[in-house]
Amino acid sequence: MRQPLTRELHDLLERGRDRQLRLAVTGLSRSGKTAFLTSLVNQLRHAGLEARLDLLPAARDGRLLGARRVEQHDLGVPRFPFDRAMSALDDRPPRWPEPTRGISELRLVLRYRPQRPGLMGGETRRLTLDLFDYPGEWLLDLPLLGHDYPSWCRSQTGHGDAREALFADWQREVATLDPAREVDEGRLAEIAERYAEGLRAAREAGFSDLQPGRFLLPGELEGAPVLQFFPLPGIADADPAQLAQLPPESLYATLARRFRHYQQHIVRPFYRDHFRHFDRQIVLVDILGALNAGPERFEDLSRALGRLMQSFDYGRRSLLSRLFAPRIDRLAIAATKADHVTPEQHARMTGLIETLLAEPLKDLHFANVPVRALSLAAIRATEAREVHHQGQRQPALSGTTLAGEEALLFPGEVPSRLPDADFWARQGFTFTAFRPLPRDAGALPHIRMDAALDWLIGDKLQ
Ligand SMILES: Nc1nc2c(ncn2[C@@H]2O[C@H](COP(=O)(O)OP(=O)(O)OP(=O)(O)O)[C@@H](O)[C@H]2O)c(=O)[nH]1
Ligand SMILES: [Mg+2]
Repeated sequence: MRQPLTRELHDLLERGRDRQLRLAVTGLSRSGKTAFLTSLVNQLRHAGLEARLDLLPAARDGRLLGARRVEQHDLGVPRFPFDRAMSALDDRPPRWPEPTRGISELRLVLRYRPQRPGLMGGETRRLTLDLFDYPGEWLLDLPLLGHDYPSWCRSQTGHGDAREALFADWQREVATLDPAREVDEGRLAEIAERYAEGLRAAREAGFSDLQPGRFLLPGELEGAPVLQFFPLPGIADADPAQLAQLPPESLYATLARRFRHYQQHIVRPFYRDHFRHFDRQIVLVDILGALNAGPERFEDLSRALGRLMQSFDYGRRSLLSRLFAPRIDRLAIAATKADHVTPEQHARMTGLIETLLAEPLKDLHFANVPVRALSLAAIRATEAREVHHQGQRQPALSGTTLAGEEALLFPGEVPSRLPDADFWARQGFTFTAFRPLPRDAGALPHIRMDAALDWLIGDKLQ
């Protein structure tokens, strides 16, 4: 058996030879990460066989010979449940894979023939691709790392009225607290639970900008004091120096201590272990879901994404940093679930995601990180059709709804810029959730997974 050190050294050397890539699939909860990863593995395993990957030249030219799952880098982390996801999709009727409840990893080895083979010909090469999956809820804890407790409290105010209303119970109770008084542990736990209830209700109602993420999916931390804190809205105007003087047993000092503990012991290790060492990234955004949910949710998603993108450190990698602390050198932003709209709307989806991420895109441009925006469907659930209406041809979609009904519909137009009051007034868009299409054998039907793969790994398969 290989020793851990040797494995690490091997990884470093592979990385140095550019034969290894770690790809971060980033996206808020329900944005389509697990579907993307499942489809990615499925497509690469069927490359050169049934997979339709015309936009990935190595596959189109028959040079990509396929992919195998091998033992992953960190043996202490569960393996990405690819087989479970595939059996859900292969069920009759097909089901979507379950929401993710913990972290998992996957290592794929791709075999390909280089474009210019060596003198001997017949040469094949390998590219190792490291992937990982996690609950989207945890991702919004990354921006939380940039705060101290008072600034975090300030950042958690000023959400719209509809969202605030979901926190009414918590707000009533927190308003009665005096930050300087000695803490009452039992009461603190109760109020923290009210806060967690507010977050859960906000998630249910379609909001995205929800911190702390572990309150939504605590896992093994359920009931631990580190998850018993909340922001104190009342301290927004207080003098930080005075707050810092409050005794350690005061409510303020206790909450601030728990916040720091959460940062140091929960968020930082997750970030350090899984996000620091990646070379490439794809940011997935369920823009259609947000459009369907209305202006306040759309605005909330935009704020959450802005905060998230700020917390990634984008920059060019040097040789040294490549060996020891690789940094991202290429990024894709993708509007997911493109099969929810008719094909002529896809370019608008791309336009919309570019507008939504305009600010972070400027930073990336400045940092000289190449970015590509696209729209895709990792696992297609509809077929594009045409219907004849009043003598005209109209685009339409056919699919099977989650309730099992056959549907033929035109979901509406996607705005290519940020939606204005007019769009919301018309309620221009209806989102129907469909069952995944059954696959006969082999590869999952998709839209532009090959374009995404080409951008993310194509240059390594030359
Ligand atoms: N039509 C369609 N629906 C999709 C597609 N990808 C994801 N979905 C839908 O979106 C839901 C969420 O997708 P997931 O891949 O589980 O999302 P996730 O980002 O892994 O979510 P968490 O694990 O909760 O963070 C799925 O259950 C599907 O209903 C797609 O390509 N097409
Ligand atoms: Mg998932």
